[in-house]
Amino acid sequence: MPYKDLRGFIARLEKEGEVARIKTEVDVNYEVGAICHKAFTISDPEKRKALIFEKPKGYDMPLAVNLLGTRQRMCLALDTTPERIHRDWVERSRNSIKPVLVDSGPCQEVVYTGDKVDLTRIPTPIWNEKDGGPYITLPCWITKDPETGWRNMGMYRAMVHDKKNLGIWADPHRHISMQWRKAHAKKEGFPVAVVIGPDPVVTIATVARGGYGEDEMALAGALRGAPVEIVKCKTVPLEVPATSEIVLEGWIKPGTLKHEGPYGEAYGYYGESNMREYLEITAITHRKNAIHQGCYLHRTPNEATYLRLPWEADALVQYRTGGLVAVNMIDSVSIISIRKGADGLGKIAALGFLGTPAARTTKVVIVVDEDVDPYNLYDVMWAISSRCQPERAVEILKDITGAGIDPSMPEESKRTKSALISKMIIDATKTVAIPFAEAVAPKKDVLARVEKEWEKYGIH
Ligand SMILES: Cc1cc2nc3c(=O)[nH]c(=O)nc-3n(C[C@H](O)[C@H](O)[C@H](O)COP(=O)(O)O)c2cc1C
Ligand SMILES: [Mn+2]
Repeated sequence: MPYKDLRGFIARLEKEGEVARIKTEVDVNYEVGAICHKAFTISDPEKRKALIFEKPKGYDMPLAVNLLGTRQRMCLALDTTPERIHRDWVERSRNSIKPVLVDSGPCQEVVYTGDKVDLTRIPTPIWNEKDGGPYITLPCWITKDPETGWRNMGMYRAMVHDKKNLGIWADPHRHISMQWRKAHAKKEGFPVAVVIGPDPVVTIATVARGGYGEDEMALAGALRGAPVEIVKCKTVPLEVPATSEIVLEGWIKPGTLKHEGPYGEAYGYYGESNMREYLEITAITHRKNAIHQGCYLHRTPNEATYLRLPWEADALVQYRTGGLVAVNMIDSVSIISIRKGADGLGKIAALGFLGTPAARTTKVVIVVDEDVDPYNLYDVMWAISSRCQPERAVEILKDITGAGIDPSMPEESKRTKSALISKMIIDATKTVAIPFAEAVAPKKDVLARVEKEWEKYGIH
């Protein structure tokens, strides 16, 4: 079992030299966002540090950002390596492990209810210039189906309207939206618990798109190899991970909306603001010395890009066409590598991949051979440059559902909220039947000798 709580994960990150602590006072309004922007604008995204702001001005709670903002740190959270991460995910997620209820947990060491409830005591940044307000950016929303009791966890950005009200924007097909529609159809309030800063595996499992009826908390248990311990909430009939840093409890009432947005979304653009549902908070509970956890979104790649790793693993599970080796999803562009046995299989693989629920938001799929590393973008450009002719390699597919937050979507699709876009396949694999040019390589035995005697050349 990798970690008991977020603190255990932060301690590990510190040991690995992955954390920068900002000890000077910082303003959560715009300054934190500007610092994140500057710190993350470097050419190698893997070198971006996790940032812990120790002194948000006017608060006695630190703020941690970008803890899961590299592939390497996602691997540390899941106790695996970049080479094994997908295989481990697929193997571990086969046997879900249900959470266990415990009597008490540190997430309720401090409890505020009634008049004491005040969301503005949490250091929540206004991240970018045009954001409509402060945003809690890594909230894990825990809810249950009003009819079946099935628990769902999902991540939906949360705007702090004021002391007691928290806005949500969730796509209509998100599980939480389906559940609250059922409650609201019966004119009933819908209870919600929003968890901030659980064990990082819980945060990652929250982003996974389990099927309708699947409990992402049981997936978290499977991924960490031990059940998540949960405690009963104080004012809603729900349970939350016992070691979470902060828990917000409340109700989404039928027929009540507030103005939400705009917000700098995951693709690095401000989305539309609109009248949307919100949570009326009935309790805030937290650990002693609680840590607030968030992410800063800007142009790709950002922490959300890496957090969507579960979708890559899901695509590997859902794909049934054969020969798929590895998947790299970068927002709406996916690069897949395949073991190609015959001509034509490049495009079949692309179609099989696009047909998986996990790749629903993929707009461009680039298919490469097994000898090309889909995570090395220069390698991918090499394949496109040298292995394909656009006339034969490119297919455009029209009127398919894409990502709702894609700002280039046709106006009609935006207006109708259908998210209909076009998609492109680039088959950058070599021909099989017609022998393809051979890639250069040194003489094998000489290379082996050079590698063995590397030190003597003095190249460091
Ligand atoms: C950082 C981050 C923020 C997200 N914000 C939203 C959001 O505001 N609204 C939304 O509908 N989906 C959002 N998503 C995508 C959902 O979290 C994701 O699809 C989730 O798995 C949905 O769970 P569900 O299938 O149980 O509804 C976000 C994802 C990430 C990684
Ligand atoms: Mn779900």
